[in-house]
Formats: sequence, structure tokens, C-alpha cells
Amino acid sequence: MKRTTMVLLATALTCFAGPAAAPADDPGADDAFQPERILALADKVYTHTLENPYRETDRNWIRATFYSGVMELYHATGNAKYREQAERWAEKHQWREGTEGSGMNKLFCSMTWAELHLLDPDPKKIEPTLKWLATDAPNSPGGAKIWFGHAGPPYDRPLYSDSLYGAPVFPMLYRATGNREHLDMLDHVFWTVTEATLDEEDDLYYRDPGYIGRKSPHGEKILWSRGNGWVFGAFPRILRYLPDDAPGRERYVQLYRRMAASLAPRQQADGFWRSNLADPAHTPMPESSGTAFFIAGYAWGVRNGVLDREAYLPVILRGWNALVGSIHPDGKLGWVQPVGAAPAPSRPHGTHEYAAGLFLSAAGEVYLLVKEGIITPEVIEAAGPFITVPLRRAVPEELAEDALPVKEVTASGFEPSYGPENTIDGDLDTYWGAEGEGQWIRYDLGDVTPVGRVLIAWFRGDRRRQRFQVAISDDGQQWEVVFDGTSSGTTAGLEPVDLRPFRARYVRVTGNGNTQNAWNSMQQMVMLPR
Ligand SMILES: [Ca+2]
Repeated sequence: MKRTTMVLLATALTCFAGPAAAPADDPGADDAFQPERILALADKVYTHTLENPYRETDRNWIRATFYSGVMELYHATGNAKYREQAERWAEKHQWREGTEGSGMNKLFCSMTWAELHLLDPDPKKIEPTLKWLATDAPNSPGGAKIWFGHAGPPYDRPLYSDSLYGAPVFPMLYRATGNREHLDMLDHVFWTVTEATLDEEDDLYYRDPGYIGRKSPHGEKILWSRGNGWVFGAFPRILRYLPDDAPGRERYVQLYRRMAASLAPRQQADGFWRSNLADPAHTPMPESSGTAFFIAGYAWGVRNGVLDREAYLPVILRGWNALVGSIHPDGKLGWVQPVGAAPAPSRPHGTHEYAAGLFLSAAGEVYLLVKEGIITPEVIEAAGPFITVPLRRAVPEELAEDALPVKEVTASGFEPSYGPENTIDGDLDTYWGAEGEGQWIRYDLGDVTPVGRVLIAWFRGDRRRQRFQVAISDDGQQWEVVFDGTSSGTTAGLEPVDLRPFRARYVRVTGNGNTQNAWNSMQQMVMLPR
């Protein structure tokens, strides 16, 4: 099924932009469970993330979450390059705690420092963290009983579920120092936040107490997928380092199992969870960051005999297939909901550095399930067939086949990653973006060519009207305006421009902003001979 989709897509792409990506690069291909394939995909995502950093110098929860995944991938594969990269990041920042002003997020980086210390002990790796934990500043455990709330306005330091992803730092530090105070800190942080944010009826977390009692557009609870992911993804890392005889261990295991039981039936047929676990229709599209958290969490639990193998292997397989289908050919993880605190839409091209780390964690664990013979061809056969969501909202096939080839596309300006070539790539979600009156994009058809129809898709075309002109020319010097008006504001897809058939070599679209702002964001341009 997937193969068929790719072949059609490749044909469409050829019409628009020359040679298409090779079908062999299809991220949703049938071999999603081949160990070499899993490692290659993980490495691709890892490399793409290093080459496209969210910001250059981050030492905060975003980069720390990416590196938590890098370390998981190292644990799974033993490939020294991942560990060495984490060491380089640590040395660059001299093993210091995170740059956040306060809250648990300040300790996210320290998880990687502590793991590297456990692999090759050196006091310098954990000293800054231990020092910060002991200060009497009001934002540290040494200075306040409740120090792990959310930092900064508009929050009044509420307790929040995301913070629990940093909780494994405490058992790691206990392993490093033997100081049982760190186990007390774990229990204090984990159960204080849990008491404030766990919905005992659904065994899932509210992102923070502000969401208790609030309703989705359909009157359901608001149980944010990634908010629960931050907790579910923390269990493997807590239980790995928590001593077997720790008095509180069983309490973590019990909650891990309760969450697992609640999450499984909320997975959708396509393997993804939606952004609101209580109301999939709240934002109906796939969401990969929560899904990656859950798959990593289930896989570790099943592999270590903590979670039920029979019940959750099909969940893992469907979810992994969904994640594999979220990787773009260049290694970018798509369908990531942007940074937030509540359910919100995700897009095929939406990505973020922290989410790439979650994918690496999931990849490492699924790889081990295959390698250890827990995922077998029989298990895959029994769990399938799998539904793969197309990663691209492609130009309809019949239009793509007829479209006039464009020899060259240029523009007066554009934002990085939003170049003019995005308007002829056959993908309705990529777009050219340039801000301001009079920004233009120009198509060269190579020769004077009869053009019967022009169709354009504008970004958020269903929510706002774009002001634009279309002009034509045979020589690129003398221009004739053939359309001057606005888009309808009623469609997110391709819309015919109201103009008469013409003959021209050059077609130029000049944008004058839209009804919401001064941006000119064109997703796709299709010119047809008739
Ligand atoms: Ca496009």
C-alpha cells in the first residue's frame, strides 16, 4: 500500500521539480522493524538535529531532552560516537546546571552529566549540580521546600507534569554519590507533583492544576499527550537507576502500569496518539512527540518485564510504524506539536529538537526489542497490517500530471527554509514566505507557453485572504497584469485564480500581505495548459 503511494508521489514530484527522492528512501517502507533500518533512521534524525540546531548555544531543557535521547541511543547501541558527542556538549558548558531561572527544568541537562559520570566517574561532571542543589537560593532544594514549580510569568509557579522528566537525575545522583537524600528528593518532587496533577479517575496527568476542570471544545477533559509523555518517559530512566530495594520503588512501578493501561486504548488506529488524550477530535491530526514518549516508555517496560508483553507489543509496533512514517527524507521528524502546555495542532513539517531526542529514545528501545528477539516476524505479522499516514499533503495526482514544468523559480526575498522552490515541490504544506508589500515570486516556463489555468494554495488560506497580483511577460522586462485581487479565504488547498488563458514565458505573483498580517506565504503554484 505504502509502496504504491510512493510511486504515485514520485511521479507527481517529477512533474514539478525534476528528479524525486528515491522511493528507497521512503521512511514508511515495509522494513520499519529491521534492526539496521532502525539504527539508520535514528542516526539520520540525530545528524539532522545536530546540523539544524534550534539555537546554537542552548543549555536548557530543549537541548537536554535531545541529549537524553542521544544517551538512550548510546545505551542501546554502544556506539561511542553518541556518547562522545554528549561529552563534547558537556565540556562546552563545563558541566553546569541548566540556564533556566528555577524549577525542575534547570536539572534536565544534569541528567546527561550524571549519566556520563556513571560511565566514567570524574567529580567535575556532577559538582556544579550538587553545588546548586545545596545552595540556599529560594529556587533550589536547599532554599525552599517547593522549588520545582514552573518558572516565570504568566505562571505563578504551579507544579507541572513536564517537570517529572527531570526526576531521574536524583536516582542517578544517588548512584554517583551514595547519598540517600537524593532518593528523598526524588520521592518529594515526584509525588508532590503527582498529587497536584494526576487525575485518579483516568490515571493520567493534567499538565498543571490550572487544567483541572477545564473542558475541550467537545466537553471532555484536557489531558495533554506530551504532558503525560514527560511522565511516562521518565519511568524507565527512574527505574533503571533506582535501587531494587528502594522502599518507594513499587509505587513507581504501580503508577507506570496504571498509566500504561490507560494510554493503550487511546492510541489511534494509525499508531499515533492525539494531542488531547481525552478528546482525540480536539486536534485531530497525528502528534509525534507524545507518541515517541509513549513508545519509548512501553518498549522499556515490556523489555524489562515491568509491563505486559502481550498487551503492549501491538501498541509498540503500531506506534513505531507511525514514528517511522513521521521522518522526512532529510531526517526531520514531522508532526511535532510546537512548544506549549496544552493540546494544539501539529503539522507534517512541524518539528523540534527536544522531540528528536524522544524519537532517539524510542528507536533505541525498539531496536533492543528486535535484537533481543521480543519483536519477531510472527509478532509483526500478528499486529499488522499497519496504517501509515502520508507525511505529505500532496498536490492531487490529476493536477500534478498535467502541470506545466517550471524551469526556474526566483523571488524578491524569503525567510530561511521558506524559499521559492517550496511552491513547486508538490507538497501543500511547504511554502515560500516573504514579509511586506510588493514581495514577488517569478516562474520561468523556459519558453513562451500557453497557460489555461493558474491555481495557488496560500498558507492558512482557509482563515485569511491574500492580496496579490499576477503579471505575465515574454521577456522578463515588459509586464502585463492579468489578475489583481484576493484569494477567497475559504480553502486550505489549491484555488483557481480568476484570470483568462494567456501565453507567456514568465509568470510573476506579487504579494501585498493578507487580511491578518503583512506576510506573503504561498504553499503551491500549479499552472495548467488548459
Ligand atoms: Ca509547497
